[in-house]
Parts: sequence; C-alpha cells; structure tokens
Amino acid sequence: MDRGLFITFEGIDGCGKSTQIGLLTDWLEKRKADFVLVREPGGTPVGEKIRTILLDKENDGMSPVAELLLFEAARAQIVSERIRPALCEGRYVICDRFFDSTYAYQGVARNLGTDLVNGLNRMAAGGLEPDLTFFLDISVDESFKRRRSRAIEDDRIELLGRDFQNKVRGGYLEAAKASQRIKTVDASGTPEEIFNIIKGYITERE
Ligand code: T5A
Repeated sequence: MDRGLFITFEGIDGCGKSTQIGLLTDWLEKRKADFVLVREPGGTPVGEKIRTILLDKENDGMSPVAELLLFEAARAQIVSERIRPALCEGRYVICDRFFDSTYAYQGVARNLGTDLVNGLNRMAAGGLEPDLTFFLDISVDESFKRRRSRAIEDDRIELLGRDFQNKVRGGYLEAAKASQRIKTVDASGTPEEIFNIIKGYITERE
C-alpha cells in the first residue's frame, strides 16, 4: 500500500463509537502500529473552534445551511492539516466521524439534499475517501438508553430528538447499501463482540 489506512467510525449519537475507537487504539498500540486519532468536527485548532459553535445549544437558531457549511469548513481544515499528511507518511488514520455523517445528518435528516452534500463532501475532503468505514448500527431506543448512562449533557444536535435520530439512521442505512467501503456492524452486542467484528475487517483489508 502506498499510503496509510484511513478508517472512519459512524453511527447515530451514542452508538458506541468512542468505546470501539478506544479498543482499536489499544489494539494498534499493542501491535506497535503508527496511528493518528482525530475527530470530526474538530481535530485542529480551527476545527475545535468550529466544533464549539456547532455543538453549543445556545446556537439553536443556526440555519441548516450554515450548519452544513461549518461541518464542511472543519473538514477541509482537518483533511489538509492532519489526515492527508499522516496518510502520506504511511500512518493509519482513525477518524471519529467523517463525511458520511454529513450525508446522514445534513443530507438526509436535515433534508438538504444528498447530491448537494456529496458535492461539498468531495470538495472539503479534496477527493480523499476512507478505506474502511464502520457504521455502528443500533436502534434509537438503545442509543437513548446508552446516552442516559453517561454523565454529560446533550449537545445542540443530540437535543433534536428521536425522530431526527431515526432519519439519521435511515441515511446511514441508505449510504451503506450503496457502498462497499461502509461495513454495517450490529452494535447491540458487548463492546468485545463488536470489536472482534471490526478487527476482522481491518485484518482482511491490511
Ligand atoms: N455531526 C457530525 C453532524 O451533524 N454532521 C457532521 O458532518 C458531523 C461530522 C458530533 C455531533 O455532530 C453531528 C453528529 C453528532 O451529533 P460526537 O462527538 O461525534 O458529536 O457525538 P456522538 O456521536 O453523540 O458521540 P458520543 O461520544 O456522545 O457517543 P459515542 O462515541 O457513539 O458512544 P460512546 O462510546 O461514548 O458510548 C455511549 C455510552 O454507551 C456505552 C458507553 O459506555 C457510554 O456510556 N456503551 C455501551 N453500552 C452497552 N453496550 C455497548 N456495546 C456499549 N458501547 C458503548
């Protein structure tokens, strides 16, 4: 392979991405693999400022188009500043959310249109695509149960509620149907069961 492996994690809010990313980075560390871990929105000084604006529940009057463009702006920055350089150095890049989030949240759930979002995604990512994407699929009921078990307050997007999360899930299912890159993983099991499936896909791809 002439560049590192680019792996992204996706799913509705509270699906268990952070938990799986923690297991993956522990596994990569044990294998002494060289990796970079980033998140979207965020991952750069500019991107983290944009993240604060996007998730602040005081900003409940933000227009859906402004929201879309802010996610894309943060993405353009992280791709040029962190992701592309790391991949060119042959490192693994693990990214907590990437452009499939914009497809599902803004393109489908916000109803801004998937063609428009696909075009902006390509522009912001400069044509870069993940090698492997894990869509951690759980029901909205289960995600709400998991979110209640955390001791943190809901952010602006989490406050949009169950119907919104159901639409997001529909967007992911639609994206996964159309792409070989996206692996739908049943995320209702234990963290270890889920990680075994993920590890299998990565080993197969290396
Ligand atoms: N967004 C993002 C857009 O709208 N468009 C975009 O383009 C992008 C990039 C970002 C928000 O922005 C939106 C999507 C989001 O709303 P985020 O930081 O990614 O925010 O927010 P979340 O997806 O909500 O991430 P969280 O960190 O809150 O949740 P995780 O990482 O999915 O879940 P995790 O691992 O923290 O687990 C949640 C709880 O469940 C437990 C954990 O211990 C924890 O308590 N848990 C399990 N319990 C039982 N069984 C398992 N297998 C479990 N796995 C985890």
